[in-house]
Amino acid sequence: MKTALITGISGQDGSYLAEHLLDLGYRVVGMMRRSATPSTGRFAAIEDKIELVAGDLLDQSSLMRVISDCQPDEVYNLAAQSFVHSSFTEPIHTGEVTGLGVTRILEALRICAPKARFYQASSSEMFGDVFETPQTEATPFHPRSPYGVAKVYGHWATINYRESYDMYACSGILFNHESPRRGLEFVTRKITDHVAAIACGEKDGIALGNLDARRDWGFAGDYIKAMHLMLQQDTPEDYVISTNETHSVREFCEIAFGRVGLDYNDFVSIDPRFYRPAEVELLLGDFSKAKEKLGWEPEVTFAGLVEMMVDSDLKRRLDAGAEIKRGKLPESLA
Ligand code: NAP
Ligand code: F7E
Repeated sequence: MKTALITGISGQDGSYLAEHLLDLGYRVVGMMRRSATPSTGRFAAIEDKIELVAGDLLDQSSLMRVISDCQPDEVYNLAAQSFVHSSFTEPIHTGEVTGLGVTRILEALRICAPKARFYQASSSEMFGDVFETPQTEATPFHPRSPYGVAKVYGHWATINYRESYDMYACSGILFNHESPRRGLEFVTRKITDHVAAIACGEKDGIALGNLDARRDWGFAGDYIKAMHLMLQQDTPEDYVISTNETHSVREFCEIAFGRVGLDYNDFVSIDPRFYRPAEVELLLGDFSKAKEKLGWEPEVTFAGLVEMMVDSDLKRRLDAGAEIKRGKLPESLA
């Protein structure tokens, strides 16, 4: 039985990856930082099947202890301060966790488990003000946020450990991926949760920022499978994981509100507080390398993703006794 250590187990991707690895027969160890209110909700359904250990990307000694104790075959470094907007207000913290945290865990691996295979959660935010479209593994980086800058550092740290110490270390350059487990502050989940609340009469509208930003949005449940495949190859390499489609925030709103028979123009207002000091206007990833070498491709479509998220946010409310007060119930929930 192989052992996988997942940092960021309490996040969106950590929970999907843990489920996938359990299905594949892995022993799964999940690392969590101490919190006054432990965030175990996303993996509650599998909590008794995984081992939780305490550790923090800010604390080198905790990483060395965790890795020495569990002796992983594979390490998935998903932990990060991952919200781009907050990286502008907490740039130092973001650099410490999302950037330097990668070197801390690579050092712990080099010293305590050098044969373990390492996955780094790199990001399309590294492309930022894009040099070319679509973006591939060869596209130069031009990050536009402290988060993007930190991810570039972590990306190159991973390559540097691969080249310096012959470690099996690789990065997935993942484009935006979403799900019903997405944090409520990210634009997709913010929209779908508001759509459900508006339909149930709990809210009257939603304030957003830049509706014209375009993203390549996929489903998290598809993307975590690519992470695992990257660690099963003969040689460690970096891969773009995306859908090869780009859509605007406005299009996301259209489909999400349309799912409950409403027009987004009647409910969306613009609030400058949600604009960023520097914006990433367009992302579109070319996943050809992953398709050719990993046999990976996305399964959930853009419309399918939006509808899955709206339905989930609506169903949770209906199950708790709410009723549709505006628009209509999607047929799938009737
Ligand atoms: P997420 O939901 O924000 O989860 C982040 C995880 O990191 C949480 O479990 C969080 O724990 C943990 N964490 C934060 N600071 C930590 C620290 N100092 N020490 C240990 N753990 C810490 O992110 P996600 O969407 O699952 O994304 C997973 C990874 O992929 C992240 O590295 C993200 O930057 C990257 N990524 C995401 C996307 C995307 O579209 N989702 C795209 C490209 C790359 P708490 O619960 O304690 O906060
Ligand atoms: O913003 C615009 C916003 O916060 C998407 C993270 O997982 O993906 C994510 O980063 C777009 C931006 O995600 C609102 O300006 C408009 O252009 O959902 P987001 P993100 O910044 O793309 C990358 C790949 C990661 O790696 C990150 O970890 O939507 N937008 N109005 C808004 N965004 C938010 N959050 N809230 C709004 O009201």
